Amino acid sequence: MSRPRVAIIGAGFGGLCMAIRLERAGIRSYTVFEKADRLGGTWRDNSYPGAGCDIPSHLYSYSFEKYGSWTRRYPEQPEILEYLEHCADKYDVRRKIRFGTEVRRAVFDGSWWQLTSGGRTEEFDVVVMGVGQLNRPRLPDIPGMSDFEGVSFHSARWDHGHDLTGRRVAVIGNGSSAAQLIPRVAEQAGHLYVFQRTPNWVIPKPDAAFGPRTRVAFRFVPGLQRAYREWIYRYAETTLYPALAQGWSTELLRKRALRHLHDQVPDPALRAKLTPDYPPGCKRVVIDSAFYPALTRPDVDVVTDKIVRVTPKGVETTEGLCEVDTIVYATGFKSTEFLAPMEITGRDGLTLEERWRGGAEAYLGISVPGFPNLFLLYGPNTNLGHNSIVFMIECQVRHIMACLPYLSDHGPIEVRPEVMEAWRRQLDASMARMVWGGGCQSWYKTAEGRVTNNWPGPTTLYRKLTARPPAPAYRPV
Ligand code: N01
Repeated sequence: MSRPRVAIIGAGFGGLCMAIRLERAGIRSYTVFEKADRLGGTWRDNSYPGAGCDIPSHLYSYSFEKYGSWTRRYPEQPEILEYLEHCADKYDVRRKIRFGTEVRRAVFDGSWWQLTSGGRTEEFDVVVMGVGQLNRPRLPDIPGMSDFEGVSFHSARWDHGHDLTGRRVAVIGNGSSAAQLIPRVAEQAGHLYVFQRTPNWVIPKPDAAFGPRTRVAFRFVPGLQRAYREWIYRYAETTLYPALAQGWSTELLRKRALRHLHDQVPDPALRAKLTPDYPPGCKRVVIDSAFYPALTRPDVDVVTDKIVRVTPKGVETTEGLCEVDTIVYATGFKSTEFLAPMEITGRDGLTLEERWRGGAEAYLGISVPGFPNLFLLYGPNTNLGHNSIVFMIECQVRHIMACLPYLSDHGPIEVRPEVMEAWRRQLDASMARMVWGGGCQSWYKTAEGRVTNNWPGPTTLYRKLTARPPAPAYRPV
């Protein structure tokens, strides 16, 4: 095949990056399938008040698309969405996106992939999954939730038609999403109850708007954006990564977080409630400077009593009922169910769901034995707790681009089972020294305790590994 027909599923950071790379390589035989009516993925879905990114703007963007329009050090959700729209237009990939088209099934029939979407089945040589890890909201399993007489919704499905002014609001959860939305909700609500099951480690987010001079400099000084980006990247890699690898800086991270807590929360009783008892990084560290001050407001209560049920009037804990008008479930995502609910059948009729019964896994987080010419972006074990996921996506796209000539010459290719085995052993060995491999529960792990989401090495190593040529790890089938 001279020009492989490529299906890209999802028009978020991953899918768009793949489309742009193909477009720039002159490979126009691709289609992007997007189930929603707008691009942006997670940055379209998460529009709660205060939504933004805790990775700096210049790092949370494609290396090939410098952007002179960032207004702040840390981008807010509307700006990120604007950036993605800008990229889709500048690189002319929007015309290739089929909006409102959800892919439900993909079957490898021995030569190519049969993709079913919108009642139609089409053939493609290559399928690239760009659906992300956090695209399916997870509602908790609390008795009585459907009996609630007020308004309730998940943080990733914000009800913008519902005015919170003066209302009694419950936020269940206190992860990164909750930490961002709580300060904004507290400003509006009459009273806010924050239901915290487990405290999180929180470090400051040194956010600020760029002044006019800085913005002009970023726009016009040659090489400035690149140098700044490189500096933040190195900083994250050399200070935050060693903390997660349980190196000397774990203790520094703990001290920094405790100092932040001490500086922002004067009340010792509240501080005690907010102090975690597990190592920092075991769950995703929250990076925010407005979260703690919001919790100290007189009209905000941090409730740590166990939730028993939701009643028609509010949230009942072991200590009594908190009557509320609105419940926000900031309870995270079905993070370990990669690619669900799509049904993907590879060679020999095996589905990915069956293949991944013990937990999702893929060579480099990209390829799965038995599933030829299927590539994943932001797949298993490629999430980071310390640096930009866009960096990882670019490594993955580069790797897939290198596979295309190989599969064009040899027909469908797949990763060798023994390479997958070695990869698993390498991951297990590295995972053992990472802080999230320890006791705490997090969205990085399956219920059985297998870490399926995080990359356990430095990103520099990931870049090196994904830069290797596809042979000999892959073989024609
Ligand atoms: O979700 P989470 P999130 N009863 O899974 C609690 C990324 N992100 O949406 O810890 C009571 O982290 C749960 O409690 P516990 C980032 O990678 C990035 O906040 O399980 N509570 C926890 O507090 C992040 O890590 C940005 O005890 C219940 C919360 O709900 C990821 O998205 C911004 C419960 C869920 O926290 C997910 O963050 C925002 C129950 N039954 C998000 N069930 C950036 O800035 C769950 N909880 C890049």
